[in-house]
Amino acid sequence: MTRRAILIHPDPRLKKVCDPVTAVDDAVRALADDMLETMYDAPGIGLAAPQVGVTKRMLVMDCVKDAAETPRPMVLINPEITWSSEGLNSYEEGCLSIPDQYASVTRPAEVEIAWLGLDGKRHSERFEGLWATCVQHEIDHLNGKLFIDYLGALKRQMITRKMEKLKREMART
Ligand code: GNR
Ligand code: NI
Repeated sequence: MTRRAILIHPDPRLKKVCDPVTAVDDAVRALADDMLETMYDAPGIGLAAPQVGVTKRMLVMDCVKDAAETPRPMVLINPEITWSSEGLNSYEEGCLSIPDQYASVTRPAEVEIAWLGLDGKRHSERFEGLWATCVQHEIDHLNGKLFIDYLGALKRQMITRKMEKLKREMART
């Protein structure tokens, strides 16, 4: 297991529509392993492949926040939203590719997701609460979309400028 570097916005790889995974092979299993390690290490509750520079349709998540509870690491390959609730939910979102910036985003409160597991089998599950927010945030990443794309142009530009500055500073040290 290797921790991989997380790309910081703005980066062209975070804006791409990612390609479907064609086979669950050793490379995909190794990527899933690395993504989970990178997510837990960050720490974060989700991570999409493009955030580590791999523009494939794959994400990991674990929204069990309480350290006393059993972790639930999930790997979703080629995930699809098969149903969204009418009811909406707003959540103060953050993103590992946009460090220290938070904003309220409104999304369907519940979603049903179908995906391919590391076992090579189709799975389907309904998510609610933080899990629903997280899985929609991650699937957005696979379509080149970031949570700041839901904000007004002014707010988005302010955050983008901060990130450009942060990246310049990171490059100097
Ligand atoms: O760690 C994360 N926390 C989070 C909080 C609210 C809404 C979404 C998220 S996902 C984020 C990790 C991340 O950037 N995944 O792409
Ligand atoms: Ni994110």
